[in-house]
Amino acid sequence: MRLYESSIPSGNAYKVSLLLSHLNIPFETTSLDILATPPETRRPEFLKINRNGRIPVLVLDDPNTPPLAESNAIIFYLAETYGRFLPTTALGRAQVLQWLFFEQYSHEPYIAALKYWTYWAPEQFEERGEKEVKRIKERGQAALDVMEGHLKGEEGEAPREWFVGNGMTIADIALYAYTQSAEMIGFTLGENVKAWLERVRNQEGHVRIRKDPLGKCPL
Ligand SMILES: N[C@@H](CCC(=O)N[C@@H](CS)C(=O)NCC(=O)O)C(=O)O
Repeated sequence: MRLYESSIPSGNAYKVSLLLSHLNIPFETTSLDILATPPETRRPEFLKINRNGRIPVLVLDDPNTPPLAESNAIIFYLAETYGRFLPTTALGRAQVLQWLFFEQYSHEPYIAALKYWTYWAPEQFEERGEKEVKRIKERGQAALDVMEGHLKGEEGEAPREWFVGNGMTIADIALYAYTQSAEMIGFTLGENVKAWLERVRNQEGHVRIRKDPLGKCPL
C-alpha cells in the first residue's frame, strides 16, 4: 500500500503512519510539497487520486479498490480490516466515531491551522486578522479542555486512561496527532491530557511524526 503524505509533517498523515506502525504493516510513501505554488496536492495528477486535493490518501495494492481519503476514514478502515484498535460493541464503535468527528470538527481545524501558520505560513496570521486568530485559539483551547474533562472522569471516580474503553483505540491515535504539538504553539494542556500523551508515546510500536525537512517545526 502507498500513503500519500506531505513533505512537511502533517498530523493527518501521521495518524495513518502511526496506526500502520502499530499494525506492523509495511507501506510506501509519496510526499507532496503542499507549500509549492500551486501545492502538489492541487495538480491534475493528484486530483485524479483525490478530487479534494488533500493528503493523506491511502492507495491499496488491489487496483480495484479506490484510493481512500480523509485521515479518520482511513484509520477506521484499517482498524476495521485488521480487527484492532476498535471496540467490538456498537456503542464502543460509535464512541470512537464520536471522538473522530470531534477531532475533525472541534479540534483539528483550530490546532492544525495554528500549527501550520506558526511554522510554515506566518503571513496567514496577518491575513486572518487578530479577531479571527483569537477565535481560533479559544476554540482550540476549548477542545483541549473537553479532552481534559473526559480523561479526568467523573467526581469520585478514577481518571480515564483512554478515550474509549480500557485500551488504545483509533480515537486516541486521531487525537494524539495534533494534541502532541498543542503546547508548543501556546495552548495549555491539563495534567490528564499530558499523562495520556505520555501513555500513547509509551505504547509498543509507537513512532514519532516525521521530521520537518525545513527545520522550522520541532515536532
Ligand atoms: N479532513 C482531512 C484534512 C486533510 C488536510 O487538510 N490535509 C492538508 C495537510 S494536513 C493538505 O493536504 N493540504 C494541502 C492542500 O490543501 O492543498 C483529513 O483528515 O484527512
